[in-house]
Amino acid sequence: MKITDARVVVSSPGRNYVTLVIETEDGLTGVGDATLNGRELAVAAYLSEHLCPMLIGRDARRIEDTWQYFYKGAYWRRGPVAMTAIAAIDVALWDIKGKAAGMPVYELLGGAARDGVMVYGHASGSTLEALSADFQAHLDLGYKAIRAQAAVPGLDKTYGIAPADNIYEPASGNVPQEDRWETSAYLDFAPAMMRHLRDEFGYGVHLLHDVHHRLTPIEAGRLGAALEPYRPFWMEDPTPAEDQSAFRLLRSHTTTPVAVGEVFNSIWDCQQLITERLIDYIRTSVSHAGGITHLRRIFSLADLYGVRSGSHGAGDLSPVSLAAALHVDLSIPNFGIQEYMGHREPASKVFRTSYTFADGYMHPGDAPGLGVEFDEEAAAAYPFDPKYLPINRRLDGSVHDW
Ligand code: GCO
Ligand code: MG
Repeated sequence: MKITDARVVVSSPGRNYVTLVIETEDGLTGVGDATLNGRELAVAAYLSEHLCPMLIGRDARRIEDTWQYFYKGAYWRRGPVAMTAIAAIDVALWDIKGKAAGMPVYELLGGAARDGVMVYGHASGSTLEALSADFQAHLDLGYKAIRAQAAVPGLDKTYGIAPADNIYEPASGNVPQEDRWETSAYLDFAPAMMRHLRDEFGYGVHLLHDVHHRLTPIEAGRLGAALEPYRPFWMEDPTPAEDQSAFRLLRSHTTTPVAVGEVFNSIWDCQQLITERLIDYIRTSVSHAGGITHLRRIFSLADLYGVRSGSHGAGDLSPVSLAAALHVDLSIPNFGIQEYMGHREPASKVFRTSYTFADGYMHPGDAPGLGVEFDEEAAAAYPFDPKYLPINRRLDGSVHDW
């Protein structure tokens, strides 16, 4: 089953997405997501200038061999650009394999290990009252798990606050917007926000919160301890996780579960956190951590240590990524939860999906392959629109983690 074409489509239906399309001599087409927020064209060039030409003539059935060929064959290993490119190829090849077999990808991964995939939605607000209204709206939609973020009083912009009528989108402008941050204001506010939600909605819903890499280990320990009475499902990305032994300090101060991994791109980034049991959920995504092949390897390692999956699923991961994640989630033994943020329109005009949401659970559907049809003609109507993630500065002007 020779690959006859591999091309990259950069489009912006609601936001920028980089989509890889692979075709085989038997007329099968597979799609992969190669979107890396704010660095889209770097992955597009990595693919179209270097990897796509090498794909022509390769056997589309040899997924593992192709993964190893591009990972080991580059000599230069890992990194978000290379791993996102390899992920897109890997996912497109799984899509083709499913279509060739006439089966949804999850069947090829061992079949369904559960009936549905519990997802968490995002509730946010620029006041606690607005947060409550959004939280209630998510409960009304059937969500069993909800992430909560609210604007921190005294700071003009806070991560994670969506406009009332649309999905959160942090990338904006052709130079990065600058936000202001003050840790002490946040540390006072976050426990009060969680208390507010538990007082109003009780303990019958899973409550999540994203710290977005902003604390030092000891600050994170303090926050985790302060959140314990509100029993969060997890505290996400409490500190910048390139410093992994720092999690030992955080762990010694709190039993609040910890989730990390959306910026990781290989099993090597996860190894210490998993094997030392420093986290409870590993949040690597299919598109940024080497595709279905590599993500399953990460989750298998995690399973040995009682760590569950909790894949990143923000709107900057395209519907192709979400579908691929759902196939993995449905089939692995140690699934934890899946992020589901949805996609800004007109994404559904370009990506026609067969996944479903009902009562807090998603299912990838039973179409052969991933179950996503990518409409290249429709995509052409939405040209690339350069946008960047914000930069964070402390009140004294110094750059902080965003
Ligand atoms: C999340 C993430 C995102 C990221 C975004 C960056 O938990 O969903 O933190 O909101 O900020 O994916 O591109
Ligand atoms: Mg996050």
